[in-house]
Amino acid sequence: MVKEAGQTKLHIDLHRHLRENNEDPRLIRLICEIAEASKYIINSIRTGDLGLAGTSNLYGEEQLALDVLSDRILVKRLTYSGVVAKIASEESREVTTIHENGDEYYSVAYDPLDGSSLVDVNLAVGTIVSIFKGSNLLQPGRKQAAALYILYGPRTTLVYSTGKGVHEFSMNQLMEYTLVRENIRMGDKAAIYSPGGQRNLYTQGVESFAAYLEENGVKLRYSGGFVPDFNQVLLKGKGIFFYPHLKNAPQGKLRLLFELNPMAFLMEQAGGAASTGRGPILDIVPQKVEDRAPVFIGCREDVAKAEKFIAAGD
Ligand code: AFP
Repeated sequence: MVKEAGQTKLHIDLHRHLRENNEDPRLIRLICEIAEASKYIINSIRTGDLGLAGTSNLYGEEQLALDVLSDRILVKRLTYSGVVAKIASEESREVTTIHENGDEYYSVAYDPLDGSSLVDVNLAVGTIVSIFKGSNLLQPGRKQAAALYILYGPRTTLVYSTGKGVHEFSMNQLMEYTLVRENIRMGDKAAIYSPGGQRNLYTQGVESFAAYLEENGVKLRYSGGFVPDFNQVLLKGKGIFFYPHLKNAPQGKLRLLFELNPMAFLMEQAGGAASTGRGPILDIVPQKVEDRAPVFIGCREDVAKAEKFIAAGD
């Protein structure tokens, strides 16, 4: 369910919304720097080189020039923001330390351009950001200070939460982010579902869950981009996204620090749920920066249903 921002609050900009929510000035600075960086990422998406960079990321995956460029844009702004202790990027093999004694600063884990391989077929992509207070990035996601994503689609939108609800902003002609939806809330039951991964590799429990959704008239909506697919589930308020454990990949595909923790924080803040299929994503204690996890994220009732099918069938 989406609650349109009240007339009095429509069009207030991101900085003012954060200030009126009495956020820590350093956190306001950090989130606004990320919003500024998105303007340069938009430009690189619209005009940048679509080819391979000839390098590989933290997971040993081939990088596109856009991955590297988007990462450089964010690293530069975060490094000079004056409020960051550590930076972990899906596109970088090393965690970068900016301030050694970072208790009063923030640490950031991000995927600079998730779904970048979709740009050359002109589909929507996004930036996903997880923010912790202090220097420890290997905390459970429930400890995040904030989470946000920027969706580069027909419109450029930014969705954030600092633990006081989930709010959506849209970029206007002046490239300012202005409020369009405040305190976004999930509905109780899915009308759409986004099933990631190869279906022939689903375990029995997951296959039964997918069949259950189909039998109950839930419609398949899947672009292959986590950010647009998640955004559709969140804003329609009646959906579930899953990228499950597979027969050949028990941890699934999506990355815990860079993709799942921020999206799980947003989903729980909107009254939804985010599970590995056996327990909450936000309670996982990460072992290493590159951890992956299976994910079922969306309406609380459907996530619980998935857990039941997995418990009974796997
Ligand atoms: P890339 O960022 O490597 O393009 O992967 C995107 C992604 O992690 C996520 O955005 C999608 O939900 C998922 O991959 C799609 O994976 P499949 O192509 O295996 O369905």
